[in-house]
Amino acid sequence: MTPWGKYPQGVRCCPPRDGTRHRRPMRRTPMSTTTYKVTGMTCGHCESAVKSEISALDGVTAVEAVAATGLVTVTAATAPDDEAIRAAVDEAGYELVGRV
Ligand SMILES: [Cu+2]
Repeated sequence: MTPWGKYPQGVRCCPPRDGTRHRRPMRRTPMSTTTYKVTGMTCGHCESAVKSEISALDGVTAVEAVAATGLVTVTAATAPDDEAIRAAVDEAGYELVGRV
């Protein structure tokens, strides 16, 4: 189910030697990244609340939430369902404005 379930052999991250590190070993699976505007986030706690709710959605592999800008970036195997995102944001106690 999860695209991270199995890595091809030999594509493991090595420890950073020169200060650079690999965030993603390889982009084999096409990923969709969608940015949403969310109102009400004021601090790091808000960010984590939004992140944990959206992360629980099917297919979501990464969530980035920034309270300062109100932007939430969702990375998923396929384009996320806006209504599911809205429900998750609502569940966390914030309001989804829409896609940016
Ligand atoms: Cu907060």
